[in-house]
Amino acid sequence: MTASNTADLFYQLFNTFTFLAVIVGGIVLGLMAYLIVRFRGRDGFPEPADAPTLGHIPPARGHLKTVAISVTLSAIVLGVLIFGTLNATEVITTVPSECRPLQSSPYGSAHCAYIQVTAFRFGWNFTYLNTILEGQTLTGNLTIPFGTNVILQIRSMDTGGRQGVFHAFGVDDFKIKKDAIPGLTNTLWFRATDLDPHTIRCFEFCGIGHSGMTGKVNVVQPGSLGCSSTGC
Ligand SMILES: [Cu+2]
Repeated sequence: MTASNTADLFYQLFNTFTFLAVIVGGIVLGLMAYLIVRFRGRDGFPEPADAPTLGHIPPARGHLKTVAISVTLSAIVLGVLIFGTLNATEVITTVPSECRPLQSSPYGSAHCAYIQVTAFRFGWNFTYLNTILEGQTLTGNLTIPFGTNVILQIRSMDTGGRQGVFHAFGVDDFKIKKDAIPGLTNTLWFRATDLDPHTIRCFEFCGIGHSGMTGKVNVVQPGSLGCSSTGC
């Protein structure tokens, strides 16, 4: 079982890539092996007239049908991978319609928790805009309700009179990552599907304290920390 709906999406895509890679690899290697054996050099069989020789461009053999088939199959494979990837990206960056617009407690937007993530040198602030821990800003660790859509609004903050720099907020186990850029707010959402703790990291080198920009995601049961049985 995966840690979130986004991890599910990632592994579906990963499995599709792997499946197609194995099929294509099998066909290519199989065909190569067949051709090597079938057309190997043998006594009594002279080189064909159009065999490549050093310093001469071989004549075109005009295998248009073979070219057409291989281009078509390649286009289909690449199309599946490209559109599958674009679709997955679209899903995690588009806030679900049941979560729009942001609504405050008491649980107007019943199953959606909005949290602002502010990256700074060198750490994370989490401001809970509704539902869980509403109105609070906590530094370091992120607390989210289990099974609830969590919408993250990610940005970067100026600190100590210095202009903000690029960071990237990411949680490996959830397979999510998004840049934190000064002057911009990037959005992504996910839903945790287990109660294990997970690690937050910064994925953009941002200065001397970059490696220390870690934190924990604590997944809690709805019913605790401001959630209720009617929603969180
Ligand atoms: Cu950073």
